[in-house]
Amino acid sequence: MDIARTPSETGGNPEMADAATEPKSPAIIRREDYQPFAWNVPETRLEFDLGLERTTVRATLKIARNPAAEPSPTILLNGDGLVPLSVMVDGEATPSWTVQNGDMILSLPGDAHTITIVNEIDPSANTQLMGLFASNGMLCTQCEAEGFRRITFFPDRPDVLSTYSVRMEGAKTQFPVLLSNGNMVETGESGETHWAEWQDPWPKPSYLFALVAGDLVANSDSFTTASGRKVALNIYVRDGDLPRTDHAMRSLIASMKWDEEAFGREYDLDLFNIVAVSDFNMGAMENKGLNIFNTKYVLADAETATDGDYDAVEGVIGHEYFHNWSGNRITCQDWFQLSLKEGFTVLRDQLFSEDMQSQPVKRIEDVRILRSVQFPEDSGPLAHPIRPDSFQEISNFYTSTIYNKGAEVIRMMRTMAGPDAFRQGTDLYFDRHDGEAATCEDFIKAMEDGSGLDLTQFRLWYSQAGTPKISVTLAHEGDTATLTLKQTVPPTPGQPAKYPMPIPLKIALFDRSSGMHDGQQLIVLDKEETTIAFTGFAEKPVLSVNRGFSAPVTVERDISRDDLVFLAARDDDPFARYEAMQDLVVGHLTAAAGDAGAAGLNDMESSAARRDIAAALRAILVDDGIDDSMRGELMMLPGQTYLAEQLSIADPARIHAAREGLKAWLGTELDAELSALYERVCAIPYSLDADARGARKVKTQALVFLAAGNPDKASRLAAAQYANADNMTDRQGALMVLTGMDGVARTNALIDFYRRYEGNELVIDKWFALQASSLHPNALEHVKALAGHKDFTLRNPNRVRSLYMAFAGSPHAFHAESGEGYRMIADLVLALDPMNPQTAARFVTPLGRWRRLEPGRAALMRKELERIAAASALSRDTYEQVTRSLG
Ligand code: 0A1
Ligand code: ZN
Repeated sequence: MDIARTPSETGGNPEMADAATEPKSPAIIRREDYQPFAWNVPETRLEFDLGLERTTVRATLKIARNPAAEPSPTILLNGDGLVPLSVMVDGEATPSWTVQNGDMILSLPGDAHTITIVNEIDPSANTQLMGLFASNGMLCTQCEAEGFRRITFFPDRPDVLSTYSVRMEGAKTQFPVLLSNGNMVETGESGETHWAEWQDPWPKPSYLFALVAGDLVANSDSFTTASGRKVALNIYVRDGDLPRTDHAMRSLIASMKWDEEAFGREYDLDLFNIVAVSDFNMGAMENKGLNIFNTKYVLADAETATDGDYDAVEGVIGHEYFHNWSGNRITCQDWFQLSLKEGFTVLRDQLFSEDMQSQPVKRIEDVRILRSVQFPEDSGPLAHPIRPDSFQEISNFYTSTIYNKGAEVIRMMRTMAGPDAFRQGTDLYFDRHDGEAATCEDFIKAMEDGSGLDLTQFRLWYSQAGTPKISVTLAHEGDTATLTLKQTVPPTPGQPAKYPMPIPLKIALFDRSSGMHDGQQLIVLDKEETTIAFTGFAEKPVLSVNRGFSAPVTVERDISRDDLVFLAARDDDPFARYEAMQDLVVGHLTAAAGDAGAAGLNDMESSAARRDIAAALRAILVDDGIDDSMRGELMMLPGQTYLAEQLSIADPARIHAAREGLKAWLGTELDAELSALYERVCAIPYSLDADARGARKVKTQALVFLAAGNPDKASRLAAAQYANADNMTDRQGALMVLTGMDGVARTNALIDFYRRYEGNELVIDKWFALQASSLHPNALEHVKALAGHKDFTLRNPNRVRSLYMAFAGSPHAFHAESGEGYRMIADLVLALDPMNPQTAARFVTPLGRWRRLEPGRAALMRKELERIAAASALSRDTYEQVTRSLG
């Protein structure tokens, strides 16, 4: 590799001390400032001389002026912490460059040039895990969103598409496998080293570049596309992990087939590679032809993965694969359009999983995630529209709003258009924008043109943040039922006033005596208020609303407990049935833990509500008409965060006490039914069939209630379930229950679990997480001790999350009255920030809820945010999240 001269010799003027000189308040990037890039980069050539401590990169860029952009005498090549060793233009060393804030600015006289830049990087020192980094002796990359600039100087923005050819060379023994995007076109060796030449024929933005070099083995298979192209498939893992890759391979093949059938999308290369790495900030990454995955979303077998883990693998494999069209073939013009690829791809992976498993159960699971993560985000200090208007650090915008609300917004289009017209919209979108860097507006327009929908007002869903609240009342007089729907969209940071949005609500009116309805209707509420009359009801009907969760809104319905009991038992829409059960419980628990205080809840009311809940739950436990998987969903009590969301000011201790109190009471009250159910499902042997999976879900749910009601009995049952488990779902379920209790059974099970799985990183993550999120009264002390455990390290994001994210979501320990839980999270943020700012910044979110907490805890939480804000040299990531959270 030709390393020409040092920067001083070339006359360049690199300013390398960026980190130290970066201003305290980073620049705000605004969507409205978007300008096309002044240059096209039709071809990119990258040559890597690989080493864990030193990798040399030689980049050759063919560039030409972009006729569609403002002409510029310079080109701006983004860089982050790079030192150029040589800069050449058209084969000659040039002095006409400087480095400012990490970026290179190069003066260029002509209309087309070839730029060659050489630099070196130290992957082993890359603790941020962005750019090229070392993980367990292998090298791999993560470039989305702005990691490519940590590898080489380049216009690191998604609207600059280039074809890449890559040559990589390294030690044969250390890096026997050399991978990049596209197809391998040549390999060779000389002495101790070997090299590979890769070419990707599809133009792509830099964030989709990937490289992997390491000692890996592959599970290989193939898929033949609808048009007859045979695609080689490989899932690369570390040697011992190969037996745990079959489910990932099955999921990949199923995804490829499904995308052809459901969206008419075929794969477009002869090779599709997946590599699993254990040090990764996120779940996985859709690099063209070379997806890189967190091991968590690849490895699964019965002994080490729960049914939930299996589903997550299937969903994430699908998600990354679907990006090949929604993200790669059509990418984003700028990062403000992130939801264009992410919202759409999440919807695609959700629909895929719905088709692979049970549609209603998957829908309930997705809504649960939306409500427990996205709704709090949308009502807190970090609320933003699915197409944000500004940011400081783009990594902070890989949020549940962009992903999950983004998916809901596109799902609403599908609900309004119907599946066939929706498909015409997506066909047109793929057709019209293939090969482009597109915008959300492009998607909406293609959907309008293809499906026939008028989305003029619907565009507000892209620009307004906040979860709309719908108040629903049903009056009855004579033979007419009158439905009144009102919407309000709450104020969010920077958006004090909102316009009414179109909200598609599926409803049905049940006849009380027959328990039937005349068909479901779709009402689109597009005004602040609307009234609709329905005739032919001699008796007031029972209203089922937002069926299937047709809109991502909160519904405040004026409905009696009797009607909720009716719907919980009889609604033919499974989601609505689940919702009625949830509402029954939410009504009771928010009254018990709510603003008005315990005094607000009259005792008679309270016990009547409990009896109603017990009756509804009893019916669910014994109903032969529902499968166990659905039963498991219906048995789940609303989570702590969701309950807190329903209150204007929340006291976590009171919510916890009310929820645990109800659980214990139900466990006692329904002991006979729960025990019978538990016994029945315990007899069903392990398999991955839907029935057996449903049985396992119900098993742990039943155990949870029994444990609350009768701890001694449940401890015996859980210890037996643990000891007899032949799969991780049962073993983890039992251990979770035991971990929440005191006693020798707990200690024994935790010791056994650790010994059994010592060295298996993903399973030891579970061991940390179960203890950190447990109901045990000393959970906080346990977390403190675990932070000093020999297996704990801040270097691995999975391990950090397994201890501290689990803790921050724990029902009581995080919210200890002393404020110690908040202090521990703030300490973590401060310790992790210099090492891995992207992951550190994610831990600021749990501290941002202070405004909605009772005054004592609110002050303690705020104090910790202020302590973080006062630290010197915060990363841009953490700085942005902390200032927004305090603001
Ligand atoms: N596009 C990926 C998400 C992703 C984003 C940033 C990353 O950097 C650490 C990694 C992955 C997806 O949606 O799966
Ligand atoms: Zn994605």
